[in-house]
Amino acid sequence: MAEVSIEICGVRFPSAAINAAGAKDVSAGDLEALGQSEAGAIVIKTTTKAFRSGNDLPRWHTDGMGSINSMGLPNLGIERYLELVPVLRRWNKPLIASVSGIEEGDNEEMIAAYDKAGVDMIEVNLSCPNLAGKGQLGYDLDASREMLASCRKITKRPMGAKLPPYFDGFQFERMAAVLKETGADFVVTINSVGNTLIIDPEKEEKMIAPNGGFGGLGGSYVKPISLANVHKFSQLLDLPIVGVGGVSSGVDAFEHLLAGASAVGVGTALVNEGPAVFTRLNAELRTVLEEHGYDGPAAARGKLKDKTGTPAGKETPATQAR
Ligand code: RRO
Repeated sequence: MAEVSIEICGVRFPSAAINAAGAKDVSAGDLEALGQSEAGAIVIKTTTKAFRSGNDLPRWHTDGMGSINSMGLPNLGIERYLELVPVLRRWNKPLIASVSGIEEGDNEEMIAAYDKAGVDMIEVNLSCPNLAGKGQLGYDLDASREMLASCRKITKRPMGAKLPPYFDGFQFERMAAVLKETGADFVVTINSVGNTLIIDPEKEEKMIAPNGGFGGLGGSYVKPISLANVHKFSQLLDLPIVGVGGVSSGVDAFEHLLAGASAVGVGTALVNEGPAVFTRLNAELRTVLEEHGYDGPAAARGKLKDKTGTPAGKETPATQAR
């Protein structure tokens, strides 16, 4: 029987499938439910210093292809999450903090506090697409470099960056250089694809209320984008990658592993199905790994093969039409 456990940054995960920060991980009840579930870790909602109730509702919409959100960083605030850390420890799975400070110095302060509280890994979220008046840090390379270098000084625990999707070769290369320079230990890619719009044609209106209807796209809509980001960063960096985007089946998780991910983050599918999604995903991942002759996620990592091409002009009847 193939296993689904993994080790990244010296931390053992009972499953390669974990929750993506932001998906059903805000309240103490959400976090307990993740502990109780077959999720490979408990990732705490991206945290700010103060409690935030987030954007106006409706701020989440899901359809057969995925989801759009403009949550606006609702979270309990660092003090409450620090209280929960020792309580959540009893689930014996990694605890991962995620931070996105509002003011200068907030991230450093929160990282110091989470470090002291004893979380296993820390994600610096450089890519929330839904904060009015704030761009995504991950699209500003100098600001990202400065932020990651400053955070690096605060903790020796495994620290990584949650990245926005990139679409251009130079962006991948430059961000990879920033991650190398600043000593990141892992990469989480992708955050939702920001500033997208879903329309309800019957009502002739936008699906979500905040930010003029614009929000971050997730789910199956974005899987090819997330696979490309995982694959590109795996070619450029020798770091573990948590692949996020479009994981709603064991086969989706397998594709992320082939592309170079060590673990996968589940967002839309977790919100739609609840934490029981991990039971299904683990069973499906075991099956697909076995079918392909791999004994676990690590064995499948990066095994993606290039497609053999035929020089143009020497087409076979089957390829001629394209
Ligand atoms: O809370 C949000 O609006 C949010 C965040 Br912090 C994030 O990183 N990604 C996202 O899609 N939504």
